[in-house]
Amino acid sequence: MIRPRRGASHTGPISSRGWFNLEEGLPLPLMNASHGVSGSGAGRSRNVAPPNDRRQNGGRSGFVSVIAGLGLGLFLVALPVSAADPVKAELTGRVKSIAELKQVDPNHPGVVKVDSGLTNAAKWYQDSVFYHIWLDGFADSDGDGHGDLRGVLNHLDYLNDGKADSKTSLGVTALWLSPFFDANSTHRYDAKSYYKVDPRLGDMSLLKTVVQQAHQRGMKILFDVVPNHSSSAHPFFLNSRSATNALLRDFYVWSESPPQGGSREWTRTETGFYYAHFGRGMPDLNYLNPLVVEEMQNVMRFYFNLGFDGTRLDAVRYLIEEGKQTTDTQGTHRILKELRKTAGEYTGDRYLVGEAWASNDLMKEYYGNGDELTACFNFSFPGSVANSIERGDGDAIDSNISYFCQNLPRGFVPANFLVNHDNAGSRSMTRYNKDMRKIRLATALNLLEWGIPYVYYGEEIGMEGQNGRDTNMRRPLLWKDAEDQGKDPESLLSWHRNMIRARLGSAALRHGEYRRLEVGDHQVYAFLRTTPEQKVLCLFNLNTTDAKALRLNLAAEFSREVYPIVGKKGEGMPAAYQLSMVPGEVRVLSLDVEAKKVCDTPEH
Ligand SMILES: [Ca+2]
Ligand SMILES: [Ca+2]
Repeated sequence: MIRPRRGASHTGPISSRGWFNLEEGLPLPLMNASHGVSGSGAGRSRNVAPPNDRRQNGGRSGFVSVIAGLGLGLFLVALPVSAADPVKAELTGRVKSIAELKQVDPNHPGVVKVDSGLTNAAKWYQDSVFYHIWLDGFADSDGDGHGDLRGVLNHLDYLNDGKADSKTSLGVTALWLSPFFDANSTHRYDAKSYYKVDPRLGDMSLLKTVVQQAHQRGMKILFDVVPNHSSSAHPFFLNSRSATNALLRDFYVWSESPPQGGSREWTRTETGFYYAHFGRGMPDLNYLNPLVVEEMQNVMRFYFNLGFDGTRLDAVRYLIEEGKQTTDTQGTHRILKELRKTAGEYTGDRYLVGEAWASNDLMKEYYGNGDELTACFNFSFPGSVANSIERGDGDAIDSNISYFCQNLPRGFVPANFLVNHDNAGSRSMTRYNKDMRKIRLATALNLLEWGIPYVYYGEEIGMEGQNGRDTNMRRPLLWKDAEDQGKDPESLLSWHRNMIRARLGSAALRHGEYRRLEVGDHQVYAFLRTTPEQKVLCLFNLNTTDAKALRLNLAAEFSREVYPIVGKKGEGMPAAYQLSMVPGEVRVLSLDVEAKKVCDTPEH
């Protein structure tokens, strides 16, 4: 999820002072700083100070982080300290148990207990190829112009029909469904209930069928949730804003004082100001309230019990604000560790993949010591791939992969992708200006590299989409194109299918270690993927206009001949370690005499 740009509000008017006035939709008058945080109700709500409070308090008070054990586990509270403005640290705490939330959200199931009968293989995700389904765009079954769950069900065979060596399905082994919660938007990151499926998509029973049918075909499946916020139309929020002493007041982040000088993150209501990092329609939940954490764990158990194998967590950097720091706080990391524990309650792995859209250095912190997220999306991957392809030099992609090889906890890998529903980059067809050699290279790099590969829907058929507008990245999948390309062995769809089969057919390509190999020509990027039993060499001619003749000194790495998994038409094993590569060619060679050739290098 991308934070909206200042002044580019998609939710409503913004005042000249920069913050929202929910009641009138008009700029608010400047309020006197003396109205500050003092007052009877100030301590009831939570303690992210509007920016002006921090400035106004300045030297006389300031903010400190205080660890307050409230008998409910570790609990970080940032509270203003000032003799002039005594503020209580305790929460209102009117709701004592999440069982009581049924009173507020009629869809709430009460306390969800772990289904201990559910099992999963350990680290299954490291052997998977994921397909990212944007529900609104993937498949529309009823002709209303919007994708739906019946559409997903009808096209599961396209993704994986469950048959080994299928020549008709893509062969992915895991799905990520974009959010399906009842919501007002089409992205559905603004949940109105965590326990109701958006009626435009279907219902809970249909969702369960999708999960079962995916499993039957050998595919794992993830749900997608943004823990940071709900919709402002969620009954939790409606209750929270109804009064300063409302039942769920402390489920959200409130302040009685307005932000001086402006902050678009704060919105005024009749009962106070609430904090909404992603726009006023999506108020931040208060993760300093242990019941909010418990509730998100309850949501996770609910969907794990339904059969989901993991979850994709949106915008994980924003859970807890500490003073001026609104992202990547220690409090946020602590909450994610709590959510990971919930995944750990199940036998075998439930996978948590997070959107920590930040520098590599910040992102890697979300793995903790292997006790936080199981994986994070590699947001510098698409640019590194493009950089290498455009320059004809493997350094950028090697540097990206090597960074994570060296900096992630042992046994953990990043989640690689070329494009997603946000503005992480244009679709490959657009980014590489329809140059099929470059698009095939990018596809192969994504599907053969160290890491967990994700394919965004429509990429396999070369749909276009210009970075910069969400709608460009979320168009309906062109099913006629998919049908046509499915029959053509030289199509981009077939190339995807082949690269997926190559990866899944080799343990070394699935989860082997990575090592770059110098092959004497810098325009040919080469790496080895190895397990103790297997060794596979991947070669990419990043020069998309010139052929390359290589004399590989493989004797140090391979004691015998190598066998092609992806190679030249009619060719068995490369003779005398001499290879010629056509422009943009990809070759995959295995030491394993049993290696099956998956495909020939396509004719360009
Ligand atoms: Ca529909
Ligand atoms: Ca937050």
